[in-house]
Amino acid sequence: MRTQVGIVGAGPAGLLLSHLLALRGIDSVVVEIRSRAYCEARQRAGVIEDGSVRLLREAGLAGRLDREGLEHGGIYLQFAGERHHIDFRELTGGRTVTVYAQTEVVKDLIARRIAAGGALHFEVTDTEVDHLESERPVLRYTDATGVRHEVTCDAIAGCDGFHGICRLTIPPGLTTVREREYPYAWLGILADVPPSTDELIYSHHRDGFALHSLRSPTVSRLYLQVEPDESIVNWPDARIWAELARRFELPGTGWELKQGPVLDKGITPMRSYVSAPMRYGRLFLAGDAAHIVPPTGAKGLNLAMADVSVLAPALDALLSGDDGPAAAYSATCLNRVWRATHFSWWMTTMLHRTPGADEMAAELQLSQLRYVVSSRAAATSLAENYTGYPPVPAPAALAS
Ligand code: RFL
Ligand code: PHB
Repeated sequence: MRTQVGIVGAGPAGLLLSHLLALRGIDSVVVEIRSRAYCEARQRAGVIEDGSVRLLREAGLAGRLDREGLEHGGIYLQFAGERHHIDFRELTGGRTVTVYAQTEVVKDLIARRIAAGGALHFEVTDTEVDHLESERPVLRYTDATGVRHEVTCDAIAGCDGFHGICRLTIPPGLTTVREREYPYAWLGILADVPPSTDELIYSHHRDGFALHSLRSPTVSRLYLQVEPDESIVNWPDARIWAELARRFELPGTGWELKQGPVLDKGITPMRSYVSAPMRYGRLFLAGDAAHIVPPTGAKGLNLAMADVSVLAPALDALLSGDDGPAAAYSATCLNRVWRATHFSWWMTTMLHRTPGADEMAAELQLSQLRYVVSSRAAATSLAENYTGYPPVPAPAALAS
């Protein structure tokens, strides 16, 4: 078999890349170990930066996002019993984010690739990439019926997430890894209850961080800081709601957390990780395959989309004999990746309770929070990073 670009992984990075390449008349084959149903049900991110929304819109993918996505012009930061609004619109000259679940982005992308007749193979096994230093790298996989395939490509995109195989095929001496684990995890729930807030609430509390997000006018998404090795069996729904209510409470204001049936729950570890460079020969890594951020900054999905918006035109040029944009791919992406890595680390360490931290550390955290909500300069820094930095100009990902 022959294709121009072999793509490993049908998450947001792989699916969007395949669509952006198709807009440029470039063929791809996407292989995915999970089933379509699993990919469409996996609960993950929910916040999309304005640049990512524009990219989806200009790629013709935002029909449902424009109807169902919820535009948000700010967030609340809560600490020391007070809730403060950070107004992104006012601080950044009108920039916003949109709440639209990653699962919905993935559903939209899968439907579009299938409608366009794109090669998208679910439930594959034994994925391998080979001959990456040649001009004809090879992608091998076994399809859902047990038939082994070998696809000769011009380039391969490793969009297979943090636990994928592509990053591991790069000889270890050729990559630099920077990594930090955090001494806590997030317990996330999806709940069948209208949000108790008009904007996301990031709450710093002596018992640990909590986040109130949402999915729709009737469905809420909430997170709690828990121990890094915590087991979900220790958290019956009643305990989760009691802990959330405590960490969001605002005595004397009449505000209350609405509770409802829990539709989904899970625990996510927190890690910062950057593997560089993002290219090895004709293998290009994109999204979580190359870098992970803790979810506090809402950046992972946005970085995945930003990477492939750079990769699509770079592969187009490479396939026409111009290696320039492909040579610049890694450095271009890593500039945004490191900014988001710093912002996510900063938000995470400012908002979580650090186990074992002394009173000095606790006072420094509170001072930082008071500074962010009282200084226009500090609030603007948060706002411009949250809405996406550098701001994305008109997407270069689309064929001109
Ligand atoms: P994905 O989504 O992990 O997709 C990779 C795909 O590759 C498949 N795969 C393979 N396929 C074939 N062969 C193999 N050998 C394979 N190995 C793996 C996998 O099955 C999978 O389908 O990576 P991608 O596309 O890079 O997308 C990245 C995002 O998913 C991730 O960064 C975000 O979800 C992170 N994130 C958030 N990002 C945001 O921008 N805003 C948010 O609000 C936000 N909240 C979150 C988050 C992540 C969370 N979790 C669960 C990690 C909240 C949470 C709780
Ligand atoms: C979410 O809605 O899932 C979400 C929102 C903001 C974050 C992380 C996750 O920082």
